[in-house]
Amino acid sequence: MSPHDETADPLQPHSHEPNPAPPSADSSFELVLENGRSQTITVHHLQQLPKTSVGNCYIVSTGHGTSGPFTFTGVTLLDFTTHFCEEAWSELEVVSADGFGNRVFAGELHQPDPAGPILLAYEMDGEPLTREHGLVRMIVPSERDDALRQVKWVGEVRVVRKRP
Ligand SMILES: Nc1nc2c(c(=O)[nH]1)N[C@H]1C(S)=C(S)[C@@H](COP(=O)(O)O)O[C@H]1N2
Ligand SMILES: [Mo]
Repeated sequence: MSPHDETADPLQPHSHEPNPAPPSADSSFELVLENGRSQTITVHHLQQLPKTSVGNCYIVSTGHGTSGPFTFTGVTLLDFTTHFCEEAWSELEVVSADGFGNRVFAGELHQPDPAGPILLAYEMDGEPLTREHGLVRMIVPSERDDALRQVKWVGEVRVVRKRP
């Protein structure tokens, strides 16, 4: 797509060389609400919410091989948004400071895939997830397409209104 194509969406899954190194040491992220207010979310905040584990998760990359199965543990994105977002919303933009990110639709949280609910993960196989391995990492258990939704080092979660 040309850079002038207004339909180009950098947050749609697209071919990508994975970045191996965290963009910073700090694992906290900003939650940006539709009214522009933002709040810093730490791993400690996430640990106060219900804890959910999803087994049989794979990080599938055709270019770099498949790793797993892993059990990821954290808070479901549904529990997270129910707690922190008072207003109704239709999309979330989940992005890392390295520019990699993904869009999540409300329907995906309300009708979760049989593979498991989308998580903001802070543990892997019962151990704290390290910053190197992606803390805080979004895990989309249904995604098997080059790991293009498994966002490491979540830096911002932006709550957005449905686009026309
Ligand atoms: N923030 C961030 N997350 C990312 C990427 C990236 O470059 N930056 N690459 C994605 C891709 S393409 C792959 S294959 C996996 C690699 O995950 P791994 O390092 O756990 O194997 O991370 C995904 N998540
Ligand atoms: Mo990938």
